[in-house]
Amino acid sequence: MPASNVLLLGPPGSGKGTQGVRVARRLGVEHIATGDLLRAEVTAGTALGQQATWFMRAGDLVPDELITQLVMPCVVAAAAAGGYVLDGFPRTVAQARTARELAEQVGASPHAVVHLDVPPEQATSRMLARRRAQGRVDDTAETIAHRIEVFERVTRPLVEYYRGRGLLHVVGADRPVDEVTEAIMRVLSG
Ligand code: B4P
Repeated sequence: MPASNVLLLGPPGSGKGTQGVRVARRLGVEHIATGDLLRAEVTAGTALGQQATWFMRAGDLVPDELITQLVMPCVVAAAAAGGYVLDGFPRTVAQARTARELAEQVGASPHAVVHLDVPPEQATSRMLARRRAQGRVDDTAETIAHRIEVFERVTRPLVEYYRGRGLLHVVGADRPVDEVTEAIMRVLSG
Protein backbone atom coordinates (compact mmCIF):
# COMPACT_ATOMS: atom_id res chain seq x y z
CA MET A 1 0.00 0.00 0.00
CA PRO A 2 1.54 3.36 -0.96
CA ALA A 3 1.56 6.18 1.61
CA SER A 4 -1.72 8.10 1.50
CA ASN A 5 -0.87 11.16 3.66
CA VAL A 6 1.98 12.89 1.84
CA LEU A 7 3.81 16.19 2.26
CA LEU A 8 5.68 17.81 -0.64
CA LEU A 9 8.55 20.00 0.47
CA GLY A 10 10.79 22.05 -1.78
CA PRO A 11 11.92 25.52 -2.81
CA PRO A 12 9.62 27.79 -4.83
CA GLY A 13 9.61 26.53 -8.40
CA SER A 14 10.59 22.98 -7.47
CA GLY A 15 7.32 21.58 -8.84
CA LYS A 16 5.29 21.13 -5.66
CA GLY A 17 2.05 22.36 -7.24
CA THR A 18 2.70 20.57 -10.52
CA GLN A 19 3.47 17.26 -8.83
CA GLY A 20 0.85 17.71 -6.12
CA VAL A 21 -1.98 17.51 -8.67
CA ARG A 22 -0.50 14.47 -10.42
CA VAL A 23 0.46 12.49 -7.33
CA ALA A 24 -2.89 13.13 -5.61
CA ARG A 25 -4.69 11.86 -8.72
CA ARG A 26 -2.54 8.73 -8.82
CA LEU A 27 -3.13 8.02 -5.13
CA GLY A 28 -6.84 8.87 -5.33
CA VAL A 29 -6.56 11.42 -2.49
CA GLU A 30 -7.14 15.14 -2.13
CA HIS A 31 -4.57 17.71 -3.25
CA ILE A 32 -4.18 20.66 -0.86
CA ALA A 33 -1.98 23.55 -2.05
CA THR A 34 -1.40 26.26 0.52
CA GLY A 35 -0.51 28.88 -2.11
CA ASP A 36 -3.80 28.19 -3.93
CA LEU A 37 -5.78 28.37 -0.68
CA LEU A 38 -4.16 31.72 0.12
CA ARG A 39 -4.70 33.12 -3.37
CA ALA A 40 -8.40 32.11 -3.14
CA GLU A 41 -8.68 34.03 0.16
CA VAL A 42 -7.04 37.08 -1.45
CA THR A 43 -9.38 36.94 -4.47
CA ALA A 44 -12.43 36.57 -2.20
CA GLY A 45 -11.27 39.58 -0.15
CA THR A 46 -11.63 37.79 3.20
CA ALA A 47 -10.01 39.19 6.36
CA LEU A 48 -7.39 36.44 6.17
CA GLY A 49 -6.74 37.19 2.49
CA GLN A 50 -6.31 40.89 3.24
CA GLN A 51 -3.72 40.10 5.91
CA ALA A 52 -1.90 37.56 3.71
CA THR A 53 -1.70 39.58 0.51
CA TRP A 54 1.17 41.89 1.52
CA PHE A 55 3.35 39.04 2.74
CA MET A 56 2.76 37.10 -0.46
CA ARG A 57 3.46 40.06 -2.74
CA ALA A 58 6.77 40.63 -0.94
CA GLY A 59 7.72 36.95 -1.19
CA ASP A 60 7.59 36.57 2.59
CA LEU A 61 5.87 33.77 4.45
CA VAL A 62 2.50 34.66 5.92
CA PRO A 63 2.38 34.38 9.75
CA ASP A 64 2.31 30.83 11.13
CA GLU A 65 -1.05 31.24 12.93
CA LEU A 66 -2.83 32.43 9.76
CA ILE A 67 -1.64 29.59 7.56
CA THR A 68 -2.19 26.96 10.24
CA GLN A 69 -5.79 28.01 10.84
CA LEU A 70 -6.41 27.97 7.09
CA VAL A 71 -4.76 24.66 6.24
CA MET A 72 -5.21 22.29 9.17
CA PRO A 73 -9.00 21.90 8.92
CA CYS A 74 -8.54 20.89 5.25
CA VAL A 75 -5.83 18.38 6.21
CA VAL A 76 -7.92 16.81 8.95
CA ALA A 77 -10.97 16.50 6.67
CA ALA A 78 -8.92 15.04 3.80
CA ALA A 79 -7.22 12.49 6.06
CA ALA A 80 -10.61 11.36 7.34
CA ALA A 81 -11.79 10.99 3.74
CA GLY A 82 -8.84 8.79 2.65
CA GLY A 83 -5.69 10.89 2.50
CA TYR A 84 -3.99 13.99 1.15
CA VAL A 85 -1.08 15.35 -0.81
CA LEU A 86 -0.22 18.62 0.91
CA ASP A 87 2.06 21.02 -0.96
CA GLY A 88 3.57 24.09 0.68
CA PHE A 89 2.88 23.32 4.33
CA PRO A 90 4.60 23.28 6.72
CA ARG A 91 7.18 25.83 5.70
CA THR A 92 8.64 26.58 9.15
CA VAL A 93 9.66 24.34 12.04
CA ALA A 94 7.04 26.10 14.21
CA GLN A 95 4.32 25.21 11.67
CA ALA A 96 5.55 21.61 11.63
CA ARG A 97 5.43 21.31 15.42
CA THR A 98 1.91 22.75 15.67
CA ALA A 99 0.70 20.59 12.78
CA ARG A 100 2.20 17.49 14.38
CA GLU A 101 0.32 18.05 17.64
CA LEU A 102 -2.99 18.66 15.87
CA ALA A 103 -2.56 15.79 13.41
CA GLU A 104 -1.57 13.24 16.04
CA GLN A 105 -4.74 13.96 18.00
CA VAL A 106 -6.94 13.01 15.03
CA GLY A 107 -4.90 10.41 13.12
CA ALA A 108 -3.98 12.78 10.27
CA SER A 109 -0.16 12.54 10.49
CA PRO A 110 1.91 12.31 7.31
CA HIS A 111 3.17 8.87 6.24
CA ALA A 112 5.87 10.29 3.95
CA VAL A 113 7.57 13.60 3.17
CA VAL A 114 9.01 14.11 -0.32
CA HIS A 115 11.71 16.75 -0.74
CA LEU A 116 11.78 17.98 -4.36
CA ASP A 117 15.39 18.94 -4.84
CA VAL A 118 16.19 21.43 -7.61
CA PRO A 119 19.05 23.93 -8.13
CA PRO A 120 18.07 27.59 -7.53
CA GLU A 121 18.91 28.63 -11.11
CA GLN A 122 16.47 26.10 -12.55
CA ALA A 123 13.73 27.06 -10.06
CA THR A 124 14.25 30.72 -10.96
CA SER A 125 13.97 30.18 -14.71
CA ARG A 126 10.77 28.12 -14.24
CA MET A 127 9.14 30.89 -12.21
CA LEU A 128 10.18 33.58 -14.70
CA ALA A 129 8.55 31.45 -17.42
CA ARG A 130 5.42 31.16 -15.26
CA ARG A 131 5.41 34.95 -14.85
CA ARG A 132 5.35 35.34 -18.63
CA ALA A 133 2.53 32.77 -18.94
CA GLN A 134 0.40 33.56 -15.88
CA GLY A 135 1.55 36.95 -14.54
CA ARG A 136 1.78 35.84 -10.90
CA VAL A 137 2.63 38.94 -8.86
CA ASP A 138 5.28 37.14 -6.78
CA ASP A 139 7.15 35.77 -9.81
CA THR A 140 9.31 38.85 -10.49
CA ALA A 141 13.10 38.37 -10.51
CA GLU A 142 13.60 40.32 -7.28
CA THR A 143 10.79 38.57 -5.37
CA ILE A 144 11.88 35.14 -6.61
CA ALA A 145 15.40 35.75 -5.26
CA HIS A 146 13.91 36.71 -1.90
CA ARG A 147 11.59 33.66 -1.83
CA ILE A 148 14.54 31.35 -2.48
CA GLU A 149 16.53 33.04 0.29
CA VAL A 150 13.56 32.60 2.68
CA PHE A 151 13.35 28.92 1.72
CA GLU A 152 17.04 28.36 2.46
CA ARG A 153 16.92 30.16 5.80
CA VAL A 154 13.49 29.21 7.18
CA THR A 155 12.16 26.14 5.36
CA ARG A 156 15.26 24.04 4.58
CA PRO A 157 15.70 23.07 8.28
CA LEU A 158 12.54 20.97 7.79
CA VAL A 159 14.55 18.56 5.63
CA GLU A 160 16.57 17.51 8.69
CA TYR A 161 13.49 17.70 10.93
CA TYR A 162 11.66 15.11 8.80
CA ARG A 163 14.78 13.04 8.20
CA GLY A 164 15.05 12.80 11.98
CA ARG A 165 11.46 11.53 12.14
CA GLY A 166 12.28 8.86 9.52
CA LEU A 167 9.77 10.24 7.00
CA LEU A 168 12.02 11.92 4.42
CA HIS A 169 12.53 10.91 0.78
CA VAL A 170 14.63 13.08 -1.54
CA VAL A 171 13.65 13.17 -5.21
CA GLY A 172 15.69 15.01 -7.85
CA ALA A 173 13.20 17.43 -9.47
CA ASP A 174 15.62 18.75 -12.07
CA ARG A 175 14.15 16.64 -14.91
CA PRO A 176 10.96 16.35 -17.00
CA VAL A 177 7.62 16.44 -15.15
CA ASP A 178 6.67 12.81 -15.98
CA GLU A 179 10.00 11.49 -14.72
CA VAL A 180 9.62 13.38 -11.44
CA THR A 181 6.09 11.96 -10.97
CA GLU A 182 7.33 8.40 -11.53
CA ALA A 183 10.21 8.92 -9.10
CA ILE A 184 7.81 10.19 -6.43
CA MET A 185 5.43 7.25 -6.96
CA ARG A 186 8.37 4.85 -6.61
CA VAL A 187 9.47 6.25 -3.24
CA LEU A 188 5.88 6.30 -1.98
CA SER A 189 5.38 2.65 -2.92
CA GLY A 190 8.72 1.49 -1.56
P1 B4P B 1 3.18 28.65 -3.51
O1 B4P B 1 1.94 28.84 -4.30
O2 B4P B 1 3.33 27.35 -2.76
O3 B4P B 1 4.37 28.94 -4.55
P2 B4P B 1 5.65 28.13 -5.02
O4 B4P B 1 6.51 27.89 -3.84
O5 B4P B 1 6.25 28.89 -6.18
O6 B4P B 1 5.21 26.73 -5.55
P3 B4P B 1 4.26 26.34 -6.74
O7 B4P B 1 3.64 25.10 -6.25
O8 B4P B 1 3.34 27.40 -7.14
O9 B4P B 1 5.19 26.18 -8.00
P4 B4P B 1 5.80 24.86 -8.64
O10 B4P B 1 7.05 24.68 -7.86
O11 B4P B 1 4.87 23.71 -8.77
O12 B4P B 1 3.34 29.81 -2.41
C1 B4P B 1 3.16 31.18 -2.74
C2 B4P B 1 3.28 32.07 -1.49
O13 B4P B 1 2.25 31.71 -0.51
C3 B4P B 1 4.57 31.96 -0.67
O14 B4P B 1 5.62 32.75 -1.21
C4 B4P B 1 4.09 32.47 0.72
O15 B4P B 1 3.97 33.88 0.75
C5 B4P B 1 2.71 31.90 0.84
N1 B4P B 1 2.69 30.58 1.54
C6 B4P B 1 2.36 29.38 0.99
N2 B4P B 1 2.45 28.40 1.92
C7 B4P B 1 2.86 29.00 3.10
C8 B4P B 1 3.15 28.53 4.43
N3 B4P B 1 3.05 27.24 4.77
N4 B4P B 1 3.54 29.43 5.38
C9 B4P B 1 3.62 30.72 5.08
N5 B4P B 1 3.37 31.23 3.85
C10 B4P B 1 2.99 30.40 2.86
O16 B4P B 1 6.06 25.21 -10.17
C11 B4P B 1 6.78 26.35 -10.60
C12 B4P B 1 6.82 26.39 -12.14
O17 B4P B 1 7.70 25.39 -12.63
C13 B4P B 1 5.50 26.13 -12.83
O18 B4P B 1 5.33 27.07 -13.84
C14 B4P B 1 5.62 24.72 -13.43
O19 B4P B 1 4.95 24.60 -14.68
C15 B4P B 1 7.11 24.59 -13.65
N6 B4P B 1 7.60 23.23 -13.43
C16 B4P B 1 7.30 22.43 -12.38
N7 B4P B 1 7.95 21.23 -12.50
C17 B4P B 1 8.70 21.31 -13.65
C18 B4P B 1 9.61 20.39 -14.33
N8 B4P B 1 9.88 19.16 -13.83
N9 B4P B 1 10.19 20.81 -15.45
C19 B4P B 1 9.93 22.03 -15.95
N10 B4P B 1 9.08 22.94 -15.38
C20 B4P B 1 8.46 22.58 -14.24
